[in-house]
Amino acid sequence: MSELLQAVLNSDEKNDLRSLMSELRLCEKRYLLRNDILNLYEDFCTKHQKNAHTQSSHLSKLIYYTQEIIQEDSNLCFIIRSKIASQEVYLLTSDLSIEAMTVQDLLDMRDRLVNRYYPNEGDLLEIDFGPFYDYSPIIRDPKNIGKGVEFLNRYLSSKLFADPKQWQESLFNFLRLHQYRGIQLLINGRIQSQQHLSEKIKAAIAFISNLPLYEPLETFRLDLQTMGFEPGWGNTAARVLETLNILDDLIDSPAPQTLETFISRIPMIFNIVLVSPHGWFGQEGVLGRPDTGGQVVYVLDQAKNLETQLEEDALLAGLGELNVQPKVIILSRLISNNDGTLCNQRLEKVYGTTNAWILRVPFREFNPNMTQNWISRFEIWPYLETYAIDAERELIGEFQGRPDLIVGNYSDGNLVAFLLARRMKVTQCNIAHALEKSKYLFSNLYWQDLEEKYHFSMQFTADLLAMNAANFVISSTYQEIVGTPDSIGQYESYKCFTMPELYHVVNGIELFSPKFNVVPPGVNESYYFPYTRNEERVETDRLRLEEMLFTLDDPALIYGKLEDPSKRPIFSMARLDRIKNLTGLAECFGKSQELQEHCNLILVAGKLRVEESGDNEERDEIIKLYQIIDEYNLYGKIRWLGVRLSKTDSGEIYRVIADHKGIFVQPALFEAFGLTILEAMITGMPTFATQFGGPLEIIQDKVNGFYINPTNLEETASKLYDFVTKCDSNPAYWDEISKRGIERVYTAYTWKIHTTKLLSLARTYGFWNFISKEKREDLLRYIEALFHLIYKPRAQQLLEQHKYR
Ligand code: UDP
Ligand code: LCN
Repeated sequence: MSELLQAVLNSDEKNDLRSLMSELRLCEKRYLLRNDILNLYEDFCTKHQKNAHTQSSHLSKLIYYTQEIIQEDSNLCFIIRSKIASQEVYLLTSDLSIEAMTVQDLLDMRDRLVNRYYPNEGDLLEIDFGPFYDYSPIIRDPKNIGKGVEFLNRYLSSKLFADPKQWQESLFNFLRLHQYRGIQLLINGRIQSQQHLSEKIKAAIAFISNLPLYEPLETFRLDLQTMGFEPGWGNTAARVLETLNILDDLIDSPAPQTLETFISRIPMIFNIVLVSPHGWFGQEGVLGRPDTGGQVVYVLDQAKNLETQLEEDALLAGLGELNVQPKVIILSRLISNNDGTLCNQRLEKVYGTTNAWILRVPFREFNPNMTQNWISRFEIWPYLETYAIDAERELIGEFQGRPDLIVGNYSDGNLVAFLLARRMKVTQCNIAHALEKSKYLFSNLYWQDLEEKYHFSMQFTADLLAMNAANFVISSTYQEIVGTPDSIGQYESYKCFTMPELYHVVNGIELFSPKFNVVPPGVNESYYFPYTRNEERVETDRLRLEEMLFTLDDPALIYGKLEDPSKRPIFSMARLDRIKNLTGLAECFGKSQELQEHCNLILVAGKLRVEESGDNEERDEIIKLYQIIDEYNLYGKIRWLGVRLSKTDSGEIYRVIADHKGIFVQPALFEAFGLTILEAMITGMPTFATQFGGPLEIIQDKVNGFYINPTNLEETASKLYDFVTKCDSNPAYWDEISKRGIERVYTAYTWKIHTTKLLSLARTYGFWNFISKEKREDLLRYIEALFHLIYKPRAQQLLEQHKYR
């Protein structure tokens, strides 16, 4: 029984609840989301002169934790989330009795609400992944969700303790496995058993202890070999000794930290695939196009940094003499009608790397009108299975074998990663970037109405399959997995939902599984660095961008002439998506005379004219921005740059704004992570970012940046104004926040941190797979069945439609 509901009913607040229920019944909406509930309750409290503060009463607390209320007849269904990652559902009848509802009851009720409930026609398919997680380790405390690998290391070391003999045997077998292009690594046939290994380790330790610390491996490699050890332990006597000592400790007294350190040193990853099929994927001229944003930036930077890290690891492991060449391939789509990009090129080297490539594989030509052109991410579902088959062949050719790790990006990339990993028997990692399900309100409940435009039935199915199939998932923030105390996470939204007339998901994902790990991205430090590092800045770029930002008169590219270019700039840069809400920022600026007196607003937003855009949302936003400028008479106070900046320019543009002691505002209605926030902060700009989504974890409010609520324009304007006036009277305050922002990025958001952690995860999950003999086959078979029975027929239908486009 819900403690919160019960507490209200047992107190004299029972009558308040009764009155609230009658107000709810007057409300037109049958389905109230948290914001509706809070607003309604606030009005209710004002009307009845009550305190709406969460802690003020049981009822306020209940309301605070209620995520949704559904009204049916005279009953109310309360969906209460009093703890992160768990929900309880209760039916409250008009006579105030309470009944717990099952997930099935809830999903049926939701179907009834949209008139899509047909009990006489038999049950709907129920998707339940719950039983497959019954035999795998599960995290208990929600605050440890997202720290999967730490949990797994603790779990594995306690297993090692519990049955040392069996586990040592597995460890021995694991160490025998590793090879690079047919060359044996770590141990050779001279070591034939676990017992033998223990003895040899001690002998090797004794031998190496007598060598000078910095003795290079080459000088004693043959001695090691005769003892049964091959390269892979280290590049110097000190490193080999350290690694062998760690293994020795691990065998005698396993501890989580020792296990992690040891596994992280095992040379088992040389070839990696990063899958990112949709959109334009390239190094020039692709950003800011539909479907091409931060994901491309992220994957390119990740590829470069993974290569560097793999090279460093291989050298440290002592594989220098073997001429090891790690390879990273970004697998994307080949688009023949390339529109000036290099997307029609099969292979493109990633700048600044020795062996990282973009490999583009075309979609099969079902209808050249479609498949030779860019296809929106919402439309590409029919092409992915055959794409995976073709890509497998190409990857094997490029790697001369299988890769060691496959990383998927976004729903489509993750599905392809699953198909490839399954066929090639390779570890699969998923990265969502953003999950569409929570981005669009009621996207599952009304999927049928939205299907023609968005095809969510395939996307959500693909998400379910890929996230369950993945060996591990990395997210950029904790809240991407399970949200915050008052909002549900993106993965959490897959836990239980209805797709009316298609299926019910009663348990879509185990949020407490150790597969989830928070590993945020970094920022490319060669483009984005503090504005104070003058020696690294190019003066001609600075001058050109300074002019472009403040004074250049070029109506083809820039709208607006500043009356007083010396005012403090408020700056933002994003695609003109509705959700990025640049128009909200313009409106906030428009509503505040005070801000306008002190500041100019400068926006970099890709396009200036409706005719230049092929995207409906973008066109709407362009029209809206002009309307706002006109309505609030922002002429002379705003500059709108309709340009797509190269990386070099975007780095420098932030710095030029910082030279002018400007501020960066990221006003998105929701932002999964927000790379521009890292970029602005590292260049030294005080940053104000949306409180909805990832920025909540990047920024520490009032310490190294500020949160804004972009739906509250007055409050946002006054936060900006307060800061600006404070800086006017005390310029050191700007410097202080600027410095702390820079520090924040360097300590928590670098690619070095990201790749070290990612590779350590890949090794640990690879080890875990091997050692635990985790029985995943039944889960994978279930996933395959869903793929064939639900996903494929729908994809086939869409393909038929595409044939006539
Ligand atoms: N960007 C750019 N030039 C532009 C607009 C954006 O280089 O004209 C880059 C920006 O610097 C950032 C990325 O595009 O690296 C946007 O990523 P973010 O995560 O902020 O948002 P997304 O577009 O992925 O939603
Ligand atoms: C997609 C988004 O929406 C952004 O919030 C992220 O920063 C970007 O991908 C990179 O992960």
